[in-house]
Parts: sequence; C-alpha cells; structure tokens
Amino acid sequence: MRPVLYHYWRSSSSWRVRWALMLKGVEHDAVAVDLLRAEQGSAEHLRRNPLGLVPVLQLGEVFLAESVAIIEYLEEQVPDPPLLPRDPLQRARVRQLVEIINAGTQPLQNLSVLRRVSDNQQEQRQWAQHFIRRGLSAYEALIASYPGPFSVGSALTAADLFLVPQCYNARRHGLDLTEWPRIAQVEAACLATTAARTTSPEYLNPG
Ligand SMILES: N[C@@H](CCC(=O)N[C@@H](CS)C(=O)NCC(=O)O)C(=O)O
Repeated sequence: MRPVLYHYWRSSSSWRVRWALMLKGVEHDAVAVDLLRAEQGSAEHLRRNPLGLVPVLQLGEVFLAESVAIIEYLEEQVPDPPLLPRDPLQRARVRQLVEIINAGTQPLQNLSVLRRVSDNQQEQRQWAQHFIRRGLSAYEALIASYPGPFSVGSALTAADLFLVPQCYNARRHGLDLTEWPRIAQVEAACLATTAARTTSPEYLNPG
C-alpha cells in the first residue's frame, strides 16, 4: 500500500523524512498537518502519534512517528542509496551526529517548548538561540576533522538530513551560520542537490 506522510512544510523534522523519501525513491501521498492551527493536537492526529508531533508515516494500518525510526525503517527497506556507512564505527558516529540534532538541539527549541518557556517572543528567541548555538557548536567540533563536503566525508549520510533542516531553524531564530564554517559547507553541498532543495520548506512554500 502507498505510504502517507503527515507533515508540515515548515517542520524541520518533516523535512528530514521528505528528503529521505525522495532519496530512496519511495512514492507516497502527503497530508499537511497545520501546526499553526494546532492540528497536531487534534484527536485525529493524536491517534496517529500520541505525542502530537509531525512527521508521521502511515504504512497500511501502522502509523510510524519519530524521524529517526522512520528513516532507519526506510534505510532497511530501501538500502540504496545508503544513508548509514557500512563501517560500524563510522555508522555510530553518524548516529551520534543525528542525535546531537534530534535529541540535543531540535526538541529544546520546538514550538511547544518555546510556548511553555515564555509568552514573550524575545525570551523565546533567546532560549532557542542558546540551545541551537550549543548544538551546532558541538556538531561543528565533531565534524571539524572530517573531510567535506558532507558531514562525514564525500558521501551524504543521515547526519546531513538532520543538520540542514536544523540550519533552517537556526535562521528562523535569528542565527546565521558564520560561526560554523564546516556546517555552512555541508549545507551548501546539500542544497546543491535536487533532493534536498525540492523537499525544503522554501521550495514547498516559496511565498
Ligand atoms: N523527535 C521528533 C520530533 C518531532 C517534532 O518535534 N516535530 C515538531 C515539528 S519539527 C512538531 O510537530 N511540533 C509541534 C509542537 O511542538 O506542538 C522526530 O524526529 O520526529
């Protein structure tokens, strides 16, 4: 059965999965869940993901949430092109980079967290900048010794699929990438590819 992706154009976690689906050539339908209208908290969406977040990939009767789980499932179903290196240590290092974004950065600047932190937009922005700067600085330090142009060398990996959407979030929260030259190099290399560009928020919603 054709998979269905529940996503939001501006959601960085959704972009990771749109990009992976495109790289793996998985045909699917897409349904928008409007975060600004709080559709992620509707009873309908909570049946898909009890945590009330996007993305969710529907596979027949099964609703699979969490972009790491979805991307690893896609990797196992469609091994080419690989998003995880074959070498176990390299593979673990890619997963480390993935988690720096997935667990150590993005959740701390998520919409629901910012609203809980403060009603004041300036305070929300400072909070988000603090955690994005901390996460991207750690990421930059880890990849500094790797050759480019991608995070861990000449091949795109899952780490890049997590990093580039986080760069988009950084800009939304008022940070540019000048502090992190290796990350800026990775972003430029990724955005030169059709799969990254055509799944990006700007492409989906050019206005
Ligand atoms: N770890 C989750 C994160 C999902 C997530 O935080 N999604 C955000 C959009 S990027 C969301 O749905 N936010 C809605 C909210 O916070 O209410 C994943 O990787 O899928």
